[in-house]
Amino acid sequence: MEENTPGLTLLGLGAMGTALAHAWLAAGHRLTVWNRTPGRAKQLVGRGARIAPSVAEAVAANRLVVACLLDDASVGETLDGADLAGRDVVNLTTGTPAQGRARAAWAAERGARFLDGGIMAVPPMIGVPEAGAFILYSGSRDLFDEHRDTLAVPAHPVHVGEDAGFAALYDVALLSAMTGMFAGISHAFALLRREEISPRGFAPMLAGWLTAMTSSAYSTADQLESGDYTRNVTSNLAMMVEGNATMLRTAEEQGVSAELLTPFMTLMERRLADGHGDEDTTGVIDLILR
Ligand code: FVH
Repeated sequence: MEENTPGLTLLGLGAMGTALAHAWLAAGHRLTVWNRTPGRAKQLVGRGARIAPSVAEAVAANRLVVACLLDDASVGETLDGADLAGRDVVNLTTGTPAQGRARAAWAAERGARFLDGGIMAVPPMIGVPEAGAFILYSGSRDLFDEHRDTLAVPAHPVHVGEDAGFAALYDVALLSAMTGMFAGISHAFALLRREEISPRGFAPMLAGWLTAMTSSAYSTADQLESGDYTRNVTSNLAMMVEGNATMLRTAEEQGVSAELLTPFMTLMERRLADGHGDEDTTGVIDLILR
């Protein structure tokens, strides 16, 4: 263990907490851990972790206190009785933007600096720089800068703003985009399912196609920022809505429900009916803003 590597406390040793613990221990950090079910901590003792018998002792052990628990309620339950004055609390528990902001105010009332975090990784990607994982942080920039080297150990740290709700907001935006992609992948495989077509054989083509299409994020961003939704349109909405009919008919021919596609297609049709056939799909964003 390196003498000048800062110590930290980690609360929560679930699948993700355990991966974080291994990464910090492997990097030579002095790590104090606490978990509600104490048995889960034992495997880390041989790796050099110190088990704190209570949350209060875990929090007292180090200035930097990281929580990676199930949800926001479990963070409140765990830390409610602890003395957080002078601590730097980093919450890597997934939550909503409002929960992040409320937790920041809650930490400030207790005399702690606070960062909310969103882990863009699954446990095997933690501590593996080439895996492409990153962790979003928002809240105290000073805390982030002071502990940056420690925070960089599990995955590349990205500070997205002083507003403590932003890490959760970016996290959920990215997860929402991923969910739409999963829906599309599911529908594509369903279309082929009853044919003599190998899913393994199709997968590289599907992945390549999706990768090629991701540049649409940049053109959507450009249209939103310019306010001109007709700018650099390559496939216009009128043409795409025509294509939707072919997609729906093919789904019917293949005996596949179109329920994963129709919500988005319905919005595209509404935007077209409003007279925006020369745009692409950016105008759908305006339709779903409440
Ligand atoms: N695992 C993943 O793939 C994702 C990737 C993206 C980010 N998430 C978020 O990370 C948080 C922790 O996730 P996890 O995978 O470690 O979750 P579990 O394995 O289910 O472990 C949960 C830990 O929380 C403890 N816990 C639950 N309720 C309470 C409570 N009321 N008081 C104190 N601790 C609590 C639980 O303790 P125990 O069951 O072992 O006693 C675990 O330590 C999460 O926000 C993900 O969304 C992971």
